[in-house]
Amino acid sequence: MSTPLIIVLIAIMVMVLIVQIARLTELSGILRGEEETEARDNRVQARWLLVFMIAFLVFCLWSAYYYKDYMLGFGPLEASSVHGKELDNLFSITLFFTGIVFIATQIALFWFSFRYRGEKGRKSMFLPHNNTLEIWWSVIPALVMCGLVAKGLVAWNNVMADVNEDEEAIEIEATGVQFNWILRYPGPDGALGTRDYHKITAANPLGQDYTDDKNLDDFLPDEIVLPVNHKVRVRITARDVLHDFYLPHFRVKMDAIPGIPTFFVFTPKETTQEFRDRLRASGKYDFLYDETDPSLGPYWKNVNFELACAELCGKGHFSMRRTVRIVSEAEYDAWLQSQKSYYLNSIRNSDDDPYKGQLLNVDVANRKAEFMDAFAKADTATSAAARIVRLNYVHFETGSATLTALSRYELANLIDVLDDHPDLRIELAGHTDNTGDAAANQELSQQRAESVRDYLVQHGINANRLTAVGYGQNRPVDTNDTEEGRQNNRRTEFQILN
Ligand SMILES: [Cu+2]
Repeated sequence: MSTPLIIVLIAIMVMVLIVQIARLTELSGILRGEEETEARDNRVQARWLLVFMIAFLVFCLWSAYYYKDYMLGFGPLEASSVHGKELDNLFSITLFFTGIVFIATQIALFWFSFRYRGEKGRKSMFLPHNNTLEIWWSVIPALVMCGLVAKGLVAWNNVMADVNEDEEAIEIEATGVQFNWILRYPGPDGALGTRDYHKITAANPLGQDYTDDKNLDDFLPDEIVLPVNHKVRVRITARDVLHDFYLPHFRVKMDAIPGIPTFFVFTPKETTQEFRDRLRASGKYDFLYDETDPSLGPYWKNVNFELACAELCGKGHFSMRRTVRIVSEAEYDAWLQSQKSYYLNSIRNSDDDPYKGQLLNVDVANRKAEFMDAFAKADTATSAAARIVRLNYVHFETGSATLTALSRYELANLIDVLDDHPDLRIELAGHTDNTGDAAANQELSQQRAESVRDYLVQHGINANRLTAVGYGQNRPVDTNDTEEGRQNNRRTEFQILN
């Protein structure tokens, strides 16, 4: 027999049973007298309701007490942020007043159903209106509400305050995406770069504008790491739907809204390790962290602060979980050092890179400083050998005299120097290592020196000021036995002649 048929048969039999019991009760009522039966029912029900009330209230109070160590705000789960205590107090005060109302109304409800149970000859009183009563039950809740709201407003203003201008704070960013948090840190410059949603691609998930130098050192870690006792400002936003940035242990919760940036400022007041130690000391968290893997040990040893999404944002909502680690200042600095710029790691010289085939501004500046330094030294030197400047970043295509594209930055520095010193005359010198045929090396070095000279002439330097000489492999500055040495020997340099 099929299961549905059995279920239908059972249902029919239960219905028959109920009908039979009802008929039996009816018959016994007729035998005993209907009124007496009803009075007895009323008494029994009224007493059972009282018993239920007591059991229910005892259960509520007992369970609240029993689970207090596992509820935020109580026992070892007191807030791990500076502002958290204030919010916890608000919750406790609200719980106190609503708790009184809860217990009083439950008692009244069940007491009334006992006290005014149906009885022979009792008539209900007609009470159309009672001003005194209505004033009391309006005024008392209104006063309590006003008190709670006033205290709430003060707490709101404290908790939601932004960072003052003169205050030092770490600023990070969290962007909610179905179904992930993309976290961004500012990198060594301490400033987050600008974003533009038009620039969002698979490789550039935040639409970072890489022409803004502040973006070049930003990094996107997969966990939140913060130093203890340091003010943090979190920029919160979303890329698709509503999300909510929720750090339960820190009492931080703020909606992440596409198009409307929000923020939250908070200060973690204990490290992850201190939190674990607190749970351990409570003795309530000794149960296994993972039943299926006892080797992980007790819960307190493995527990972490967490970032969650508190807005039901779709079917993968649950997976928007990230670890939050609060560490000492020294550990934080070490962690920062170990993080790699997202731009340099994933974008540099890809199609998303606006500097593709170009040097970054910071490298241009560094190389210029290096060049100017070397020139100033050579310019003041007296011996001919010391009046040589190596063009470290002038390179040629392999085996040819064609300058690489990036050589233009170093040559621009040389052009600047020649423009600034109109009397300066120089000899451009090409050198090779000793691999291959000496005559061919000689010729290649000559061509390369001339290639540099031609470049300078094309850029407005008078040819009379420039000579180009190839020295081939005759003037090594290093050994030709190692690759590093050979690289040093393959060089282009210039000597100041006057
Ligand atoms: Cu979400």
